[in-house]
Amino acid sequence: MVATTSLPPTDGSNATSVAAAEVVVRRDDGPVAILTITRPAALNALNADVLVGLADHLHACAVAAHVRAVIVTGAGEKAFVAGADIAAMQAMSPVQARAFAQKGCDVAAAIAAMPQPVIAAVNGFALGGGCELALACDMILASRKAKLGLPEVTLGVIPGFGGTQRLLRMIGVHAARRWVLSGDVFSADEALRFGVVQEVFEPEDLLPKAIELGKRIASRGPLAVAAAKRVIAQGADQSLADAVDTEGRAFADCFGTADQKEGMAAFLAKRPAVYTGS
Ligand code: CO8
Repeated sequence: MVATTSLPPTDGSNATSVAAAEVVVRRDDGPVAILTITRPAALNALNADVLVGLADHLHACAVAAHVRAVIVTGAGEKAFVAGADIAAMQAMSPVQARAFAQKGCDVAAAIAAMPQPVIAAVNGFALGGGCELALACDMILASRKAKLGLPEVTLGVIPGFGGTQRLLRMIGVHAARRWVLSGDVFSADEALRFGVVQEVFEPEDLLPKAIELGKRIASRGPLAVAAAKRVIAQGADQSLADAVDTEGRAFADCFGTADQKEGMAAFLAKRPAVYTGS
C-alpha cells in the first residue's frame, strides 16, 4: 500500500489525504471527535495510510476549538487494531522499518501535544502496534471482549513505537517484562488487573460510555484539562520535587484565566459554568 502524504490541516477541518481519509473516518458527536480506524479486511492493521490518517485527524482536532475530547476506536466488532501491518512490514529493511516506526511515533507525539484528552476505546484485538497506539492515548477503556498484548517477539521483532517504554512507565518494569517478553495476549479483565486499561464495559456499552466520558470532560474547564494533561505527562519524567513544582506553576497560571474566574463564580452562584477556554 502506498502512503499518501499530506500537510496537517491548520483550520480544524476534516481535510486529510484521500487514501488516509478512507481508512480513518472522523465523526463528531458535539464536542467529542470520534476517529474510527477502518480496514476491516486486515483487522484494522496499521499501515502508512492509517498512520498518516490518524496524524492528520489528530492535528485537525488539536486546533478545532469545539473539540474537547477525542476517541480513537476500530471499526467492526473484532478488532481495535490487530497490530502493524505484517504484510507491509515483512520485506522492510532496517532503514524502512525505522521510517515506518517514526510514523507511529508521529501519531503518539500528536496525541501527547494536543490539548484535548484522547481516549482509546478498545473494542477487540489491540495487539502489537495497536496496543502501542492505545498506550499512547491518555486513557484506555475496553470492551469485555477486548484482547490486548505485545506479541512482537512471536514475529521476531519488538514493539516499535514506544510500547516497551510506555508500558513499563504504566505498570512497572517487571509487569512490562511479563507482557513484552512472553508476547502473551491478555483478556480485558486481565489487562484491567495489570492497570493497562482503566475500565471495562460490555461491548455494546463501550462507545456510548467513551462518548459520555468525553462529554463529561468537555464540560470541564478546557484550559484546566489541557494543563492537567500537560503536567501529568511532564511530571512522569521528572523527580517528585520537580513535578510538584511543575504542577504548582501550572496551578498558579490557571488564576490568570477567565475560565478560573467563571468556574469559581459559577460554583458560588450555584449555576453551571460556561467556559470559553480563555
Ligand atoms: N497485519 C496484517 N494483516 C493482519 C494483521 C496484521 N497485524 N492481523 C490480522 N490480519 C489479517 C489476516 O492476515 C487476515 O487476512 P486474510 O483474511 O486476507 O487472510 C485477516 O486480517 C483476518 O485475520 P485472521 O484470519 O488471522 O483472524 P483470526 O480471528 O483467526 O485471528 C488474530 C485474529 C489473533 C488477531 C490474528 O489475526 C493475529 O494474530 N494477527 C496478528 C497479530 C500480531 O501479531 N500483531 C502484531 C504485529 S507486529 C507489530 O504490530 C509491530 C509494531 C511495531 C511498530 C509499528 C510502528 C507503526
